Amino acid sequence: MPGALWHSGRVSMKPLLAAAAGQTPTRRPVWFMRQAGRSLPEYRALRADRGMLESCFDPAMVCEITMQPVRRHDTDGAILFSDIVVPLKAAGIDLDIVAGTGPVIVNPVRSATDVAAVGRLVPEAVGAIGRAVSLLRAELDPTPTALIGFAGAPFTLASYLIEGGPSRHYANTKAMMYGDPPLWHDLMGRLVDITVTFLRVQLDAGAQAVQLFDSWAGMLSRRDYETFVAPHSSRVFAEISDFDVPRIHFGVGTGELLAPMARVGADVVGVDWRVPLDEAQRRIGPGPALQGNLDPTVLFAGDAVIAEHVARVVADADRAVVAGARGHIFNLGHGVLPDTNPDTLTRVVDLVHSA
Ligand code: 1CP
Repeated sequence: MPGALWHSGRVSMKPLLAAAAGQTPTRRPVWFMRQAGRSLPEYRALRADRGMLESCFDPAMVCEITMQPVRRHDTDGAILFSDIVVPLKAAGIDLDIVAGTGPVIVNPVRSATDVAAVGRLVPEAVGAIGRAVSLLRAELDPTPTALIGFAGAPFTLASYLIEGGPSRHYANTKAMMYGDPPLWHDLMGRLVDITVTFLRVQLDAGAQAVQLFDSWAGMLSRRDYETFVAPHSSRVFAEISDFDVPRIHFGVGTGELLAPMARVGADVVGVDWRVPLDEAQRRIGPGPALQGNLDPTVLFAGDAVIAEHVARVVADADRAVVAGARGHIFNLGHGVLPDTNPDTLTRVVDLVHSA
């Protein structure tokens, strides 16, 4: 059975799982946030006449779109094609994902009545996502690539629900957080429940790692993060800890939050491009593996510059590992920008694998 080589037993662990567990990977693992969709012509062709949310609830589509970047670039991680608002939709919240904008919530959550209306997620409502995970495991088991499930963290989900869509200042979100802490914690508790259910469906179906995206947590001071967010993200990680899979925690602009984001229970901390990985390790202390952190805009600067920056990230990561990080998973500091040339991503994978 060809798959046996890549099971997490004695023989050879998938490189991403080995790096997360502090073992020596057979090659340095690399994947890219937002590698599925976005820059790939084969994705645009598949999605030409299908809505984003409709696609997310179609297991065969999810499987195919998830596999596209893996086939093209030979990445060590396959990030499940979905979106952070999928579990909110499945929990009955009226929303859409609008091309060129992102998630749009029909009735933004602002009052106690609005919060009380945020219901629970029943696992059956995301059964299609579980079925997609099973299909993907069957495709990926014979390969070195690990399947990564994900969810939005409660703070980032709350920011979309309260603002009604993408935001620059998060003024309404922070107004609820500072102005009515009991209401804030009520909403966050409900979002934890939804997130845990969504992640457990993916884990039950075979997700081999999970990433919690707290993309916008970097808008908060460390004190506010610890008071208003960390207890809830801790509960997410605690309530999936019975699964023996690496838990990755990522945010943008979170240089000041790296230690508390590690402390909520992360096995791997995702770092954006602002803090070099050896410095990130000093801020976090010994323990978690690190993921990151090439600036996504470097991919537009030409081959020589890209090679130089990849080598620098690798050197920073190696120093971090010597100083106590469990391992390194190469990634960008945030998602692939939509205009990125896919061939550039393939070259980065080759560079990382040969570094
Ligand atoms: O490869 C992959 O990662 C694809 C799967 C994926 C993931 C992990 C998608 C598909 N979305 C996400 C997560 C996601 N969605 C995050 C966390 C990651 C990050 O920080 O980038 C966030 C914040 C969202 C919200 C969202 N959904 C946005 C950002 C809007 C904003 O506030 O700036 C957007 C544009 C979307 C829509 C979306 N999600 C995914 C795709 C392919 C798209 C484009 C929709 C389309 O093609 O119509």
